[in-house]
Amino acid sequence: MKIEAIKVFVCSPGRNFVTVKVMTDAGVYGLGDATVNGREMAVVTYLEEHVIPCLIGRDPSNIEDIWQYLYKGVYWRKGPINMAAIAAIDMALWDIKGKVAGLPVYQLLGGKSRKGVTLYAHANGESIADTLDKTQVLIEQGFKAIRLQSAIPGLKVTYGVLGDKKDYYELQGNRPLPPEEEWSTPKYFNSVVELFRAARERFGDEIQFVHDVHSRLTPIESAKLGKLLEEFNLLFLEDASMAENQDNFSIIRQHTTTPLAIGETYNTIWDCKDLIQNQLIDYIRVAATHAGGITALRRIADFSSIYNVKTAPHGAPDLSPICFAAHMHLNIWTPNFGIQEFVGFGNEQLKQIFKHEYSVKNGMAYMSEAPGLGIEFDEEAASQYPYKRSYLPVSRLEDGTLWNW
Ligand code: KDG
Ligand code: MG
Repeated sequence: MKIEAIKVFVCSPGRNFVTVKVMTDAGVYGLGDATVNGREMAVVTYLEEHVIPCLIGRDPSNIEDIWQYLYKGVYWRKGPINMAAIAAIDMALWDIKGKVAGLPVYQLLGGKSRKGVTLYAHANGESIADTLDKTQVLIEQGFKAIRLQSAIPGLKVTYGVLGDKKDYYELQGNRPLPPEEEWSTPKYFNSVVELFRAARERFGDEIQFVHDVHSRLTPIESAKLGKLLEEFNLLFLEDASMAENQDNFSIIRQHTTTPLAIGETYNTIWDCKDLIQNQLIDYIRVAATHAGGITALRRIADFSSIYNVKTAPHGAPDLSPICFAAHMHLNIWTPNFGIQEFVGFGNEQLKQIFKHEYSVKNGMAYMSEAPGLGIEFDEEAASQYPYKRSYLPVSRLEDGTLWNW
């Protein structure tokens, strides 16, 4: 079998997605997600100009060799654009291998380690009361783990929440220039502890709570927050601080037993090797799309397993349903799987373009037994929603200093 052609599609059913389709001379094709939020066209150019011409005529069953070729064969290793391109090709090749074998991808990875995939849902509110009301709805839907984010009183906009009742994921959609947001650590500290106190008072101890700091704190501030939140028993605190310097997390770790999660922006094992090996984190949140696909995530999962680190793949709406499918196959196999972030299956336009048969019941997602990744892409429907340039917001302190997003 040979790779005959590779097509790249960009569609915008509410937000942009980059989809890769690898076609073979046997008529079998595979799908991959190469979406890098706010930098979509950079990946498209990289794929079309630099990756695809090197792959035509190769045997798609040699997934490992193609992965190594695209990673080691490039002088300019790593990086989000490069790794998203590798990821999309890799997912598509696993999809092809599964279809050829007549097996779902998880069977090729080693089969099932569990019945279903535990999910955490999002409650984003304009106030603590609003966040808790949304939490109540999710609990009634059956979710046992929920991420709580609430607007910070005194700030016009809070990441995670917008004043006009839209959440921040909608803010990311189709903004021709980056919007700017304010950040204040003192204001945040005042409200976040109250959020979790109120949540425990209202919902008791059974539900697991997660919180995403979005790297807005310095390590010593994160250490303090972790300590303050200990009594509320979080499943994990996500992206407490930046960890470009992985030693940052040893400062946090020295002070708190609140479990820590990080990794959604990481592109390779090298971004988190020290965090994992030194047991500075509890959950690694790398996404198949951003960290080199199924081949790379399988290795990161195995490496993490020997240091008691569980996987908790990123599940934001800017990862396409193809990435979610890749995560489902990994999650059902990964022995050290922890939890999957879940924001629902998206709007009607999205469902029209990406078709799958996963189901969600009582806070768990269940696999489809379809061969390959088990997802279809409707090219005609996708063409109805053309690309629109869009950016994530930029964050500044109240005095105007540029801050971490
Ligand atoms: O593109 C950025 C989003 O994916 C990110 O803001 C979402 O932090 C996020 C999360 O945990 O889902
Ligand atoms: Mg996050």
